[in-house]
Amino acid sequence: MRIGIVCYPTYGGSGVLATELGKALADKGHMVHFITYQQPVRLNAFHANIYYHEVQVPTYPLFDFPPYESALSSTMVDVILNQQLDLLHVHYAIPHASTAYLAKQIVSKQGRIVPFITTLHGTDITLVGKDKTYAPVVTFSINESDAITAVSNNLREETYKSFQIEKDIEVIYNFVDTERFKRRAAELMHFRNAIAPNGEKILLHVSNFRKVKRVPDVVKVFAQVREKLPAKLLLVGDGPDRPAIESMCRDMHLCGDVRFVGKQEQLEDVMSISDLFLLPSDYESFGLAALEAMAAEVPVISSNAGGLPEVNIHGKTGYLSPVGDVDSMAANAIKLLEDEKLLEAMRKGALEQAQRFHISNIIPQYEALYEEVMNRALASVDK
Ligand code: GMT
Repeated sequence: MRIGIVCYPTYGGSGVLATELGKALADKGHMVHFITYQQPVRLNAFHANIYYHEVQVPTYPLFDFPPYESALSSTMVDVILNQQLDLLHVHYAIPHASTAYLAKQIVSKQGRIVPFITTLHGTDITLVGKDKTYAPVVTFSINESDAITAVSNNLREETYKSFQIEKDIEVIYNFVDTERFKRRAAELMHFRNAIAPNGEKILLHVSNFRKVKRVPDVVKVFAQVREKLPAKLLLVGDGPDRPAIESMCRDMHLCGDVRFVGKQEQLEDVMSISDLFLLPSDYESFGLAALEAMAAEVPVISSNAGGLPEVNIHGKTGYLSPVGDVDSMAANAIKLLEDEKLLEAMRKGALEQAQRFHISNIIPQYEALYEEVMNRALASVDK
């Protein structure tokens, strides 16, 4: 198949998932065309079946807000027509679903029927999409999608609660390449020693440092853990809350034990040397970073918000606590880190759970959906 993938190219779960999906589809022989305004972060190697089309957004003095959506739809049209795309798969509803709808309408005037699939990722529904400035367009474009998927049951339910959706939303879970994230602790001992030279436990948090991630809770949990046992905190990623978190660490006299390492491409290495992953978010539709940590045998201490209980199984792969319950999260972290046997059992549980979301289980679900959508589109032409 010739598939156009539209996503955010930046450091964030939806873009990561879309890029990994495109790479996996290319490995299976599909022609994959990424249509984005920048090279996606994980699209970092040549592949004979992968093409990259950059959306150019020309500016003009009249525009306070350059019309990105128009540029994106026009690029979609160009790629559909010149690369003979069979379908579009857009990740994150805003504005990708409405731009895909427009592109579909434009090419239909030239006799081309190109269906589009919208994958909902989380904040496009729960935070941004619900806002009344976007809601009518989001509702319309989701309903006009030829198929809709959500990355967890929770997100599916949230979508039905928040919008008037007339179609079925299929849950296709996020996935992980467990081979890539396979724990290589011994091989990376030099890295571990550089971060924790005296055998301290390493706690890890990876995010885009937005309010929804509750990074201050990460620091508070860590402070309680460090009172009980020698530990280091690795903070990976960057975003609006990072400066405030740095000040917080300074005020709490934690600087010596907290390391900000910025955006990292080799997440598998960072995860391989970590003992515990912290994700206390206000909401997560899924928590892809937690799944990747679990594939590296890192148990997860998280909130029980959104789709997290579908990924992190309380008592098997880590522990869940109510949002904001820092004391419970810290108590669980300490219990785990002080008991090697328990930690080992949770490591095994984490890996076992990650295998359920193995990339090879999930990609065929998308391929089957593509087939179904294309057959439906062809049948509509024959009528
Ligand atoms: O978490 C973010 O802020 C990034 C966001 C995105 O769209 O890039 O992540 C969402 O999609 C991920 C991939 O499906 C999910 O794993 C995250 O849980 C989800 N984030 C939220 O729901 C807050």
